[in-house]
Amino acid sequence: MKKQPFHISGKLHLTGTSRFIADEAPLAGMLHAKFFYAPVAHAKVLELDISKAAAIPGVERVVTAADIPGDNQIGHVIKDEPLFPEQEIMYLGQPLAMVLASDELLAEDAAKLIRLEYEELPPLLEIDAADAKGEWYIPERKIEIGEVAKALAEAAFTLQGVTESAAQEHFYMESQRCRAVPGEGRTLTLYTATQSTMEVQEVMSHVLEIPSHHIIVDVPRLGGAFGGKERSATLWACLAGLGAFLTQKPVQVLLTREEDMRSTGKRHPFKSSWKVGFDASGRISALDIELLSNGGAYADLSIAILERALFHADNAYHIANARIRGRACRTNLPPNTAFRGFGAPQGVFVIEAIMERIARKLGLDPLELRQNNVYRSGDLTPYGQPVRESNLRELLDKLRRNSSYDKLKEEVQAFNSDHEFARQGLGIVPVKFGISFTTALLNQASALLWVYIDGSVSLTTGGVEMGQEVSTKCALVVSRVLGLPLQRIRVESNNSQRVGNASPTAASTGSDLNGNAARIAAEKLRDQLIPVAREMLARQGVDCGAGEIRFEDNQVWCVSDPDQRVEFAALVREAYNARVPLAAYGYYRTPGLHFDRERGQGNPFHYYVCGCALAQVEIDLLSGEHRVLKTFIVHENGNSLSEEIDRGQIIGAFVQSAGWCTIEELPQDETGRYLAVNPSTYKIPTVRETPIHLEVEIVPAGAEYASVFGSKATGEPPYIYGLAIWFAIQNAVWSVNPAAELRFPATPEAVLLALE
Ligand code: LUZ
Ligand code: MOS
Repeated sequence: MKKQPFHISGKLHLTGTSRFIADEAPLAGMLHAKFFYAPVAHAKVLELDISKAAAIPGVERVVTAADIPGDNQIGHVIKDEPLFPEQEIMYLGQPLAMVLASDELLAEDAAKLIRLEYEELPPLLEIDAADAKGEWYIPERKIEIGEVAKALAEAAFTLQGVTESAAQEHFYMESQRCRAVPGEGRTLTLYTATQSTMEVQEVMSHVLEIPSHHIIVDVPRLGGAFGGKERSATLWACLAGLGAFLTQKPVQVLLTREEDMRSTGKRHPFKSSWKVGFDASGRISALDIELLSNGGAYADLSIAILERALFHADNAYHIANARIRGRACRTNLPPNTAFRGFGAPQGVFVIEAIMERIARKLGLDPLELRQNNVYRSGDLTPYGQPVRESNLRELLDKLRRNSSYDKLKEEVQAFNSDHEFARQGLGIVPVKFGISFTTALLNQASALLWVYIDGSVSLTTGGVEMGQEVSTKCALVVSRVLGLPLQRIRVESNNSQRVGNASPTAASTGSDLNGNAARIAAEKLRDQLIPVAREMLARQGVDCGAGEIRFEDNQVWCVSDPDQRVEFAALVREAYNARVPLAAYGYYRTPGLHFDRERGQGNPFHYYVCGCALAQVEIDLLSGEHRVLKTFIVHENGNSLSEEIDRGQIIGAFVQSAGWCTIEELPQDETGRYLAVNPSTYKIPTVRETPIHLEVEIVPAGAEYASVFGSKATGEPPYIYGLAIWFAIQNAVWSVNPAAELRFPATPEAVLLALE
């Protein structure tokens, strides 16, 4: 395929003309929603008094749990989450009542007049405390292979420890929002910033007790999501929908940054204990690991996130004897939720921390140690899925060459012996990331394609555009099947009337699933047009077999006579005249997936994405600050649909992960209040923190088994690369004090504490 640098949204974003929800002018009679939020993390509700707020002129209505026509329930996987809590407040910032007024500031002022009487209960905030009380959404999950106890007993060396990683705020540019518009016959249209139109529709229908077909969900595009709108968006969409349904007026919910940061869940913090057995060469023979996560007040996606963490506790390494257990713990924090990587970064961080400790104990080179342990083709993962084609050793070889590793190591050593107040360090992380929703039923997608009479194409898929350019990738697929220039294909908003029952755009599968559905729709349409094309060519004297028709360059012709051509638009016009359908529906499901949760065995993934990264950092021993000097990434990406877009995803994921590992911190006070709720106290990386020297090599591979046209997913796997920076900082710290314990994230404060 011709690799065309093409990006549907690029120009729109750069010129400020891309349109987001709530960019449209306010609708006539539209009401603004503002909320009364729980002032404490855990409490019994005694009385909620809305009378003063409701009496303010200009307040249309104050909505509470008592007004919900159907189920006061928005839980999806587990039904444990009320829209408005009635008896028990479960987290600080939980909405308890909604004020609707024509003026936003008036709504905000009125919300302040709501009075709550409550009896405070002790909040559970920490993983240990929740685990000790048995506060789990479901019992422990386990994956096991071989005989761990025996292998640990027989190992030449063992190590054990506890490894923690921290929360991360999504910090999508566009906050949570929804505009709900009532329609004829008690129908409702939700323009909502969600990754999951299906979930919003389904949950809304239960809340309002109306059928799903009365609820239309439309998503034009999102200003970033990163998992923070896979589930969390449902609450705000249902609140807007409820308001619009009750008042029969348009209602807009639009959170401020502070409301969003205070009330929405984060990446799950994990605390994991482990024991590892290995030989003198550093080859791991046994791993016993227990992953505990802080899930927050409601189950949300915590179980699936824990499961993905279990699936990635091996990362890139073949371990013959492994026991991987996990428990997701309920606490009184906003429900922690999906965030790029979905538990995998937390699982990978643990095994990589173990690798560094083995290297330190045995005095081995961290890159060689890893190379010595990586999967070879055909090895089994702890959950019994064979790693079909492992190129991890070769990718690490490439990384070694690209970074001039041996020379770089010497330079770092020389620097460290020359400098009193600065140190350098190297960090290396490989990745093997499993692609597919681990909930097998979600691995399905649909696409609807129309060709209009002028030959231009309208495509709707279930893929939500959130900056990752799933729309460009789907357009590339259709362009390839129908031989059309990309400008002839318009990718529409997501809309439940055009594509129903769409899985969330998540799990890095957006382009795989929706691209395949689009491919199938385009192939059907092409097959509908082929008989018409043969007739038209026959009139030009070409007798063409059905298999010999080619669609390319906006034209159709026969391989036997490329000189006789028909314009695509002329073909479409002819097809219309001949009453041939000019629409097609494509449906795709990922083949070969199965997983037995009881036994912890199966094939949860369609394929893996592999790669590796190396980072060189310098720390200032007086301030604790670090700088990333150089980064090298080697990323295997199958037969990419767009290397330019993939490169953007790789660099973006790396920088976002570097933020998690080094500068983003979410301290809470002892009452469960997040202390960083806006950008003045929460720092995400910007171009300033992006290393100037960042070399990304995208390695193609003939992975026909991967996905659409042999391409591979890109959204989440490269997030793992940022961990290399944390390990580089740790190595710089260890060069001063080999026994130092570095916290996560490696903030300047953490570095100084470790150096003490
Ligand atoms: N969402 C989900 C995900 O429901 N299941 C998954 O396996 C997943 N993986 C990554 C991101 N979101
Ligand atoms: Mo996700 S963490 O919405 O793929």
